[in-house]
Amino acid sequence: MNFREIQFVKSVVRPEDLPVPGLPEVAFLGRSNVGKSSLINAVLGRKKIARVSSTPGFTRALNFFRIDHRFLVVDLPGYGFARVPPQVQRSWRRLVEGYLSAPRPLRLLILIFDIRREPDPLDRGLLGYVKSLERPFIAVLNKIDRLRKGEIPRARKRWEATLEIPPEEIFLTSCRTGEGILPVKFRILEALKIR
Ligand SMILES: Nc1nc2c(ncn2[C@@H]2O[C@H](COP(=O)(O)OP(=O)(O)OP(=O)(O)O)[C@@H](O)[C@H]2O)c(=O)[nH]1
Ligand SMILES: [Mg+2]
Repeated sequence: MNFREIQFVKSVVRPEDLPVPGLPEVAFLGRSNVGKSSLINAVLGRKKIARVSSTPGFTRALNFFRIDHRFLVVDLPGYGFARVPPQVQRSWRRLVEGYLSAPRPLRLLILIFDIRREPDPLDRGLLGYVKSLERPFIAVLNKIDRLRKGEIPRARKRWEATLEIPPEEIFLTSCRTGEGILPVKFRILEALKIR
C-alpha cells in the first residue's frame, strides 16, 4: 500500500497552536540526529517531506503532515542535544510534553534510537517518560547500516535490556538502505487499522 497525497499541515512552536484534534495521529520522537525526519520520509516513501539535517537539533517545531486525508504524522523536535541553551531545551520539552500529554487521538508513538549508541540516562529518562504516558509505542533502532552485521545482535540485546518491552515491538532500520522500513510501515498501518 502506497501513500498518495502527503500534505504539510503546519509547524507548531507553542503548545497553544496545536491543531484541533481530529484525524488519528502517529508521532515520531527521539533525540536529535537519530533520524526521525529520515524515518518519516522512508516510511512515507518520499525523499523530502520532513526536513533532514546534518546539524543536530534542526527540527525545532512540531511538524504536522496529513496523509491521504486519513491520518497525521507528527515530527517532534529532538531534544537532549547539549549544544543548545538550557532555556531552548526547556521550551522544546514543554512543547513536546504539551503535545504528548494532551487528549489527542495518538494511535502510535514511535520512539527512535541510534543503535550504535549505549543507552544513557537521557535515553532512560525519555523511555520512562514515554512508558508513563500509557500510550501505545514501539521502539525503532535506527542506523543499522553503520554497524557490521556481526555487531547487530549484541547491540540489539543491549537495547532490549534497557527497553523492557516485547521484542516484537522493537524494530531495526536503516533509512539509508531501506532495510527494516516496511515492517515499521505495516505496524503503523496496523495501529491505524488501515489495510
Ligand atoms: N547512516 C545512516 N544515516 C542516517 C540514517 N538515518 C538518518 N541518517 C542521517 O542522520 C542525520 C540526521 O537525520 P535526521 O533525519 O535529520 O534526524 P532527526 O532525528 O530528524 O534530527 P533532528 O531533527 O535534528 O532532531 C542525517 O545526516 C541523516 O542523513 C540511517 O539509517 N543511516
Ligand atoms: Mg528532524
